[in-house]
Amino acid sequence: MKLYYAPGACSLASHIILNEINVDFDLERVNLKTHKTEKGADYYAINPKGYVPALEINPGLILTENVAILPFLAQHDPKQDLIPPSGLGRAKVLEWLGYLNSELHDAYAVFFGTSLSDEAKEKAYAEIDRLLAYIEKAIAESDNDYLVDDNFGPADAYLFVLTNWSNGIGHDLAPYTNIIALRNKVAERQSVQIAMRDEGLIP
Ligand SMILES: N[C@@H](CCC(=O)N[C@@H](CS)C(=O)NCC(=O)O)C(=O)O
Repeated sequence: MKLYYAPGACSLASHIILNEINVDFDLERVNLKTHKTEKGADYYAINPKGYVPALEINPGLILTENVAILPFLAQHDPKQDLIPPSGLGRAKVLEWLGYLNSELHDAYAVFFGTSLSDEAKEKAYAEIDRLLAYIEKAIAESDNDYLVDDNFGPADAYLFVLTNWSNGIGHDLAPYTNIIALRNKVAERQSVQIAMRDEGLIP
């Protein structure tokens, strides 16, 4: 398998899950401004949508969209801990991925590729805060160690990556103590440390 990624982008969640499962994989960095890969390929020819992540499963067979790639990768976990194979547990993972992808990811994405007025920034921070408040409360009211049950999974990886962006956009994550505690747990995982190092995000 090969992951097309950009350092620190949402593709980092797929990179983390790839490190969690027992498969060989390659990485190819994409320049999201030029839409060229590090090998000089035209990224639109690989993924006509132009964005990352894209997962090449076999030569010429490409899967896109976080909500498709993350469960697909997670189900390769030999221990079946990353995502329940079926039933309500699996639906709960998809429920989180849907919320993170269509709500929180979009709220952060407002900041990318454009410069916002102070008024627009405040509005965008307020939307991120509204969405994070839901997650904060859900964690506070749950006895689980992670977003779904007591096992780390793709929703935790995705939340970790999205909330990494707060720093870069000047958003204050400090009030979200439960989210921060979850982030700290996720950050300690070897899969996360290796992915961040391989993407040049940490030394
Ligand atoms: N719906 C897509 C969105 C992916 C996405 O927004 N990727 C961003 C990086 S986090 C990107 O590549 N942006 C550059 C672009 O859209 O040209 C998914 O969930 O996979």
